[in-house]
Parts: sequence; C-alpha cells; structure tokens
Amino acid sequence: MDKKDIVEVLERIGTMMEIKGENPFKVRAYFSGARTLQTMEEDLGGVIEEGRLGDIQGIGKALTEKIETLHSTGELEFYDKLVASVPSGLMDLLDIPGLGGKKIKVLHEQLEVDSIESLTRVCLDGKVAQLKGFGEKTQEKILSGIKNREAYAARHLWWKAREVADRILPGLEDLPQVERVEAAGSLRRGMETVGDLDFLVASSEPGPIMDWFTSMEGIAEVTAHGDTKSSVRLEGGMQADLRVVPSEQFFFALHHFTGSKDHNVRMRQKALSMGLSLSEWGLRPEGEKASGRKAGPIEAQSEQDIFRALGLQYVPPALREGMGEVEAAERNELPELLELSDLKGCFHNHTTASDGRNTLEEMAGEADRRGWEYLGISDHSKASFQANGLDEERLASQVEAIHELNQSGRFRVHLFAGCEVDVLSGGKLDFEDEVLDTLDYVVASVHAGLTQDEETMTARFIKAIEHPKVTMVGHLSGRLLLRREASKMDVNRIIDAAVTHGTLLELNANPMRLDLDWRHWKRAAEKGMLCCINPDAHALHHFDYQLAGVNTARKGWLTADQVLNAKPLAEVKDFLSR
Ligand code: DGT
Ligand code: CA
Ligand code: CA
Ligand code: ZN
Repeated sequence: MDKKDIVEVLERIGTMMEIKGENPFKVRAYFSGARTLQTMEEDLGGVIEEGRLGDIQGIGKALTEKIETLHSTGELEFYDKLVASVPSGLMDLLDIPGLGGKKIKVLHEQLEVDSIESLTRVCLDGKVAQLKGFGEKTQEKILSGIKNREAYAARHLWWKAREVADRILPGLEDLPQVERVEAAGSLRRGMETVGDLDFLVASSEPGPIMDWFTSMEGIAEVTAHGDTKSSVRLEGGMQADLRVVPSEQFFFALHHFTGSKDHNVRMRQKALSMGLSLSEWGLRPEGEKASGRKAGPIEAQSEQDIFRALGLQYVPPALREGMGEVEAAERNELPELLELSDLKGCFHNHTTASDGRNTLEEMAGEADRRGWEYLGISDHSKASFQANGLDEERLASQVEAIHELNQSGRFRVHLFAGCEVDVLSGGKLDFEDEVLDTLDYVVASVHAGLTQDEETMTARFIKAIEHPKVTMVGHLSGRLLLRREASKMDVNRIIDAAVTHGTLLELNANPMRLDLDWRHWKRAAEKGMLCCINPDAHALHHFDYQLAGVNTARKGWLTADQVLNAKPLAEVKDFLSR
C-alpha cells in the first residue's frame, strides 16, 4: 500500500475511534500520525527499510507497527475489526460538510442516527437543533449538505470521467467491427462535470460491439442492451451509453450527441432558415421525406462538412453551449482558441516549504522537462497554518534560494519568487508591504471565512485587488466541484475592480476547482482582463491539470493573447515589473 492510502486508513481509524468515543489522546495520535506521514519528504519504503519510522516525531510504537504492516501487506486486522464494529451508514455521514467523528457520535448516541435517511428525519423534526453544541444553524447546514450530496452524486468531475472514458475507448477501437469511435456529450465539450458518458461508434455490424460493451470489465449493472444502443452503470456509479450508427450517419450523430441541447436547437433553426432539416441521422432538404422529392441528403465526411453546409465557421465542441457561438460562426467571428501548447509556464505552485509534496529543485526539474520558460513558486503564507504556511523568515530564505537557483544556471526554466498570500477576513493581506516588496508576484487567496455574506466577501476581494503588490487572485469563488458551493460574492463588481487596477484573476486548473468558472471569462476578457491558468500544483503530476484549465479557458472563448502565461518570458518579466 502506498503512502497516500496509508494516510487515508489512519484518518479513518481516527474517525472511527472518535465515533466510538475512545480515548481522545489515542484518537489524536492517529490524526497527527496521518499528517506527519503526509508531509514526510523522504520515501516511506526507504525509511521503513532502515528501521527509522519509529524515530520520526509524531509516530509512536503502535503506529509504527501498523504503518509497516499496511505498507508491506496492504491489510490490517485492527482496521478491519474497527470497520466491522461501526455501522456503515455512519461513515456515509462523513460526506456531509461539518460532520466529523465527534458530532456523529453524539447524533448516534442521542438520536439513534445510523444513516443519511435517519439523519434527515431528525433534522426535519428539529431534534438536531436542540442537541448541545449543534443549534438551528448547524441543523440547516446539515440539511443543505444532504441535499447537495444527492445532487452531486449524479455527476462526476470531468477529469474522472475522462479517465474512465480513456480506459473504455481503446477496447472499442480494437474491435474489428468498429470503423470509428468517439466519446461525445458533455465530456467532449469539456464541461467541468459530466452526467454520463456517451460513446458513439460507426459500424455496419453492431451486435458484437453491444456484446463487448455490456460485458466489459468494471460494470456494476447493464441497464439496457439493445441492437444499436446499450447503457451500463460502471463500478463507482458512472453511467455510460453506447450507440452504433452506420458510417454515413456518424458525423451527424456525433454532432447531435455532442450537444449541448441549446446548441443543437440553434443549429436546427439555422438549418430550417435555409430550407434544410438537421437531425442525428443527417441533413436533407426539409419535407423531403413527406413529399417524396429526390433532392438527396447532404453527405458529411467530418463535422466540418456539416457546419460548412450551413454556411458556418467550424464551432469547436468547447463552444457548443448555445451562448452565441452559432451567431458568431455566421459572422465568421469565432475566436482562435487557446491551446495547451500555448502555455509557457504558470504561477500558482507549492513546494515542500508549505504543503507541496516536491522540493523547489524537483519542481524546477519538472518544469524543464515540460519545456516551460518560467515557473512561479507561491507557497502558503503564515495564516494558512494548516497548510504549513511560511512566516516572514522562511519566505525570505525561500526567495534567496530561488535567486540562487536562477543564478546557478542549473535549470533552464526561470523561477519567479512569489507567495500565495492569505486575504484575511477584512481584506488585509497576511504579509506587510515590506515583505511583499521582496517578491516577483503575489497570488492573493481566501482560505478561511468562506461563508461571509455577499457584501463583505465582495469588499474583501476588492480590497485585495486594489493592493498594488497583488498580481492575481487565486481560486476566486472557493468552490470545490461536487463538494462545496462557491462563496457568495458579486463577481461582476470584482471583475470590474480587477480591470481597473490591472489585477488578474486566476483560472485555477485543479479539476475540483476550475475557478473562475468559464461562464464569466468571455465577458471578463472583453473588458480587458488577462487570465492566468494555474495548476495549483502540490506535486509534480499536478502540472497535468493545465489541460483541464485550458479546456475551461476554451469554454470561456479565450485566445492565447488573453492569457498571461501564454506570453514569453521577456513579456512576463516586463508585465510583473510594471
Ligand atoms: P450530461 O450527460 O448531463 O453531462 O450532459 P450531456 O450534454 O452529455 O447530455 P446527455 O448525455 O443527456 O445527451 C448527450 C447529447 O445528446 C446532448 O448534449 C444533446 C443530445 N440530446 C440528448 N437529448 C436531447 C434532446 O432531447 N434534444 C436535443 N436537441 N438534443 C438532445
Ligand atoms: Ca452525457
Ligand atoms: Ca447520455
Ligand atoms: Zn494554492
């Protein structure tokens, strides 16, 4: 078992012991052990091999044995027994924000709560509000948490959906009967969350394809098995549809099942205005079937052919949201969208100095490997103590280390010294101006007090935006897709303030954030705001998130010249020194 999974097991042990009301010191030992392990820089396997695990502060004898057992065998009897002794419905309650082991224990003991259903009931009866340490507000929060959980369960992060689709697509491609295959729907459009997967195949022999699809690995349930259409539910809850069409229909069907519905409606209107009828089966003169006239259907060897037949510029899937793309395509005014290869670096990244998993040197090496021209390092500031935020002294030594690395010529990439500075609750920054003046740039982010009212939150961000040292705001809305709603704020006023003060808003590319949301970017960029796409990397492989960020930027109609980190180093240096 690897370190990440062991950390999770230790945390679950701590929570289950809390629910069972065990000695708080023992409980704490598991949580702090998990945290110690998580932030440990050395390789766990090596430390165990050298018998040094027990020497690490925060990992006692009992924990050492358990970690070693988990590492070597992937199992732990103690854990299995604990799992068996706690009702499984109680562990589901952990998905609800604000509920931890302690509160769950009280709910279980005093109100006999043992599942989401029974919790809903006692909340609706007003019994939770009367418990000591809960109150009306907590009860309301629990109820809205339950509601969100239901809504969230039906959708999946784009990143996850893509991983699943990428496992299924090669299997379909390998079938001899398959002529073409594509994943359509919201996945192809790059939506931040995906309801179900929509596979489309061109073939004249659908039978074996249906059989393969409904018996492939990882299926929990076959919900439909037809001649040309099947649906399955995969382990983990995701649903997938597969349709097989004759190859002459393929691109019409691909366009139709890529959607969105709103886009399709506009396209059909456009076709009708030309006396044509567009559907998943084809494009033909309107009323052809009814009248039996033989004008013949229009052929498409690609989606481009369909748009061309309607006198339209090609609309990339990212833009097919019914937000004016058909009208823009009529006028030949679609933008040339940003591409992943346009990016030349990024600015919001963490190292082991705060809560990242890799050192400054490792991050620089990875940036080199990816051929980036520059890399900004922005570890947390001191107010983010839970993320091991830097104080003035540690920040100063990191800045020095960055300058030395740049001078040493060890890496091709140019490092920018920055910081992700907390915006405190009144809008003040976590560092004084003298400290900020030593940095190349500043990312200002909110990490605490996310539930302030709209006016307070808006004013808080605007104050940070007005600060001359703030280069950009990090993950503005604070949302965690499918887990936490965006904070309340007036985004339009914040965008206006950012434009006025020449401050950027980041597009945080973490697949759980994708924040600022793509729906705002077209308007923001039209007002003259620059975007900056950042992976918020806490490990080397998080640089991959830039792909999700670029998808989101494309959905926001952004072009390369509207994105700071698509600019070459010299221009970026110039920009930052202004
Ligand atoms: P999702 O799965 O909720 O993330 O969103 P989509 O867009 O993948 O929607 P889905 O899977 O229901 O259907 C795939 C596409 O098929 C959709 O984007 C457009 C097309 N489509 C499905 N049902 C209809 C419909 O009733 N009318 C129209 N115009 N198009 C439809
Ligand atoms: Ca879908
Ligand atoms: Ca579907
Ligand atoms: Zn961050």
